[in-house]
Amino acid sequence: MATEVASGRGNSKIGKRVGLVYDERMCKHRTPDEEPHPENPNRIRVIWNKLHSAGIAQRCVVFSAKEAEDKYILPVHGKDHVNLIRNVSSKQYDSRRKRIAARLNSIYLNEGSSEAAYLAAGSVIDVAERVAKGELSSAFAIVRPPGHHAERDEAMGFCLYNNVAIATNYILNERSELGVKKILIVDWDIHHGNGTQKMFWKDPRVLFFSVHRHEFGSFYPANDEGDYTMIGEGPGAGYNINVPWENGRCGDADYLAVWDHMLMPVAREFNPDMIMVSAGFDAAMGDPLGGCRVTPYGYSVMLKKLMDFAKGKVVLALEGGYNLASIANSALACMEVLLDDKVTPGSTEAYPFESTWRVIQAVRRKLKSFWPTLSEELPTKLMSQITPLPQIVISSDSEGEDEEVAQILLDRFPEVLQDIIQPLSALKVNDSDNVQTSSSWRSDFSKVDIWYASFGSNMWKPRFLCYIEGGQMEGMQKECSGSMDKSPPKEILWKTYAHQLFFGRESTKMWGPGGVAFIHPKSNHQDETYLCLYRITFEQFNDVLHQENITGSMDFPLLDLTGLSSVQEKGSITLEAVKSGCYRNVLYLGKVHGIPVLTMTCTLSDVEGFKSGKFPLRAPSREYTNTLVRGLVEGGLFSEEEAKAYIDEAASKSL
Ligand code: Q9C
Ligand code: ZN
Repeated sequence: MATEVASGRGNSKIGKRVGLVYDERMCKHRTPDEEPHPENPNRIRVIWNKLHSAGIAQRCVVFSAKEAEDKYILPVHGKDHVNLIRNVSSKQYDSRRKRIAARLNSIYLNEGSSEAAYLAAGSVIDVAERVAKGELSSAFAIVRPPGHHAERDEAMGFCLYNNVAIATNYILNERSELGVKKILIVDWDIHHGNGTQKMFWKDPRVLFFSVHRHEFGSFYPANDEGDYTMIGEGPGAGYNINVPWENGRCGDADYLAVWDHMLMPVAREFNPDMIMVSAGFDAAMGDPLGGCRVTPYGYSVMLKKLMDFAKGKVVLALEGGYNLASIANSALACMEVLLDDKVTPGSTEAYPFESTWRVIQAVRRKLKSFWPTLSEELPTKLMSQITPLPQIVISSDSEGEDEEVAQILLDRFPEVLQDIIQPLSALKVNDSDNVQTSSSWRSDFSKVDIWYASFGSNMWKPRFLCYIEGGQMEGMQKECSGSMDKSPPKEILWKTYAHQLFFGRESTKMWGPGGVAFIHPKSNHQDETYLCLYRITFEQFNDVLHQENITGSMDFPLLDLTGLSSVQEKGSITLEAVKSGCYRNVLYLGKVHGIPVLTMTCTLSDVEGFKSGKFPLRAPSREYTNTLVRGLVEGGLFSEEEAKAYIDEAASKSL
């Protein structure tokens, strides 16, 4: 048993015993070379410190962490995975650890990772058991690494062991004598709890409820598993509920609408014996990864509403949350609810987005055959109360290195930045400020820089310069007109992206017979493709788009500033003005130095065409291949042999 470190005076008035786990040993999981990372030890330190300075920890029953036993992990994770996590921090793994982490999706590992993973899982098991027994009223486990992305056989998304799934399995299957027969898992982390979903996919004893940014499968973990159509299977059908946001910037009003019109009615019907919360705080205002705006007040209301079920037996386990000030304040608000039922003062003035009502409706329809309470139609009066989505992106909510910058800034000046973020989010943005007049687009667009990212022939700088300065290089069948503004790119850099490179089309006007390069519009972490990024103006980018899609006309921008913000929002945009261009799908690849990275490729439906054989997959011609190889070699990335092997591999892989 874990040691009870300090038993506070407790809430003797009302006899509440609230458990709190914290253990400095979980800080030993860190990036190996001290590179900055959003999931860092300070996350749990700031929460712990805040709960102390606010006098909250002193009122709780505090436990140090204890390591989970393998026998309680093995029902949830595969043997190989458990062996890896147990041993990866040992000396024998010193030389391999980095390589193993690099093969995984969003994972780092060091000498402290194994211990931290065992402590995180063990802590959640421990307090869950005490709550199930009634020894504690409720509890919060301040743990890391987080858990909800970890799958049976794979660590991912900063998660090694799935702490909440392990504890849930333990209570149901190892401690059945405690009488907990049904567990509701509420996952309010901004990311979909893919690991947890899979583990209880067919299990009707566990109702898994996740609300997350999804954006039609483009937000991390970027697949369809978080869609609302994923409802469980067999006896578990109807016991998996996903509420997928279509956009960022969701706040208290959106979450509370989901609580009132989705979660509360279903929880009433399910009538859980206990509630586990995958309590990530990355939907909080100011989070650098989440891009949403839930306030401490919002979290406290969400939690308070959950306390009405399962006799208040609620266990919170920390998942994500990367703005140190935001997670400390959010955790504090939650603890005040656990201790006193006291909701942090605040109010919801805003209404939910229109998309929020649409999503709630869709989820209710999908699940109404399993939960009769959802059959009722929502009053139209309610749904007409909406806040429109602003068209202008104020703060970046993309992932990439600007995340790190944001995190560093937030680490250093949390108070100052909170003061900036707060009023910003309250700003009402006027659409008419963004109206673009056709006559002035060139001068306006020349003031905006973007990175144009090339994976094809434009990786070779002299070839790309044909699009800027005009002209023609060997192998090219026609001359390029160039851009109106002939200034060279301000900066060039190389980066890899997780999108598959492939070659297709019988022939092109530019290169004659042979396939040309495309990247799959959807990312896949197993793929790694090299892209050359040219920093040019948005005006030049429009001229490049014209030349790439061979449209004669030059008098309108193919992508305007509204399109630029919408591609950053949605991840991609199809140029409606170009019906037949091979490269009419503009993809957003995040930001570099705060500047958006754009590339162009085929559409998703073209990919289907390539798969079905409607369009041919075809190896590139000698000349085209040579151009790619020169780009990669002169860019300093590869030797000639390596560059050829890289192209050959891409040309021979299936889609
Ligand atoms: N382009 C949790 O919040 N982002 N995990 C990877 C790759 C990973 C978040 C970005 C986000 C994982 C527990
Ligand atoms: Zn998260």
